[in-house]
Amino acid sequence: MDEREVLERLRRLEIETPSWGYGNSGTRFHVFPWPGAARTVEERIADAGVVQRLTGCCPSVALHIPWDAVDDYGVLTAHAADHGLRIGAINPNLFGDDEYRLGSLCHPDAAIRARALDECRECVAIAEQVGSTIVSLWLADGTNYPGQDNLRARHERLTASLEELYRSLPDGMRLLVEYKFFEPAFYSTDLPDWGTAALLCRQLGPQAQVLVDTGHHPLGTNVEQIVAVLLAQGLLGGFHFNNRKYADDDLIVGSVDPFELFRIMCEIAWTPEPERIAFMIDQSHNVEGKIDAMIQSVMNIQTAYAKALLVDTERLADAQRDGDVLGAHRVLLAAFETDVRPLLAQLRGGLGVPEDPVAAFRESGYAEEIARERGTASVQSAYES
Ligand code: RM4
Ligand code: MN
Ligand code: MN
Repeated sequence: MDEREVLERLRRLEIETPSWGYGNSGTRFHVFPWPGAARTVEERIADAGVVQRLTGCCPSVALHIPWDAVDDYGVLTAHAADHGLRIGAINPNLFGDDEYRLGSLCHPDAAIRARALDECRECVAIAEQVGSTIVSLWLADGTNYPGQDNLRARHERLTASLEELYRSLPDGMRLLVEYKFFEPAFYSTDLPDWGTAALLCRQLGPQAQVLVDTGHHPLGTNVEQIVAVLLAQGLLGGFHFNNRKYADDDLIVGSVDPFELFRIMCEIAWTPEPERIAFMIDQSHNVEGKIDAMIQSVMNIQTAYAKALLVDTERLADAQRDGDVLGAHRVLLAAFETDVRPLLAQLRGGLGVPEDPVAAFRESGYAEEIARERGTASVQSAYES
């Protein structure tokens, strides 16, 4: 691929940032409040707007309902537009209510399942109102102890609930199904892995696709292979990018393992229609500034993608055909080791954004301004409440 083509492909990469990444969050031990962290959905959108202004590639923001619920979604859509944004994926939050102790869409009680389904349908309606085409579903459902519930019955409830939800999707709207192998449940999770998610999506129909959250696998899982297989099967709907070292750490994308991010982006670079894939960030910041972290994630994704686009695929295919194991490996490494900063500087020049968006953010005074205006929220830790 020549440089012009690489730049064009990079220009087409859009990354959605999550509203929930701009507020205070923490671990189950403590939430350290960050000065100026967004307190309302309006502030979360304003901060996402800053990320868009500085990077030029984050034109949409994902919402979590009810965290981001408002009375008038027309007003919220207009507020987003004022900040240069549109509203992206709508995420029903089926884990923040006492009623969901034993699950939501898989709950043993049909009345609670119906309530969870209503919440999902409400998200479909919100997506329509804000002009979004994605409802993105992650369930906290699962069990903590062997014998707590019947695994097969739970799967049947999940299937039936999702079938009902699927029927409520208008044309053109996609349901992205996110899996995770543990947490908050510790013995079984009802959507534990990409295989279960893929089977369900197959069963539901073409508007259902799998969402890969890069932090939701057991240690050592070959995530890029999952991506490759889902792409081959037409089942890859989108990503929640973040990085992890041990569990669902939700760290800055590419911060712990940039080579893994590169390998994932290679699969994207080699697929004909990457625009169909929803590239979203899902991270939470415990000890760091939110906006700064988000911009770093965006830049790391662009860096990895630029390197992936530079892989000499012809030489790679030749080496693979010749059985030149290490020759093939070296082709990948050559791209990974390329300094793509000049290329990204060109990209950003063309987009009319600063060459170093993090430096620009740090110099902009925005962090100090919101710290002054919004102050430092006092956040109760889980153990103190
Ligand atoms: C989960 C999952 C979801 C996100 C919630 C807040 O671990 O990654 O995507 O919506 O966290
Ligand atoms: Mn996620
Ligand atoms: Mn997660």
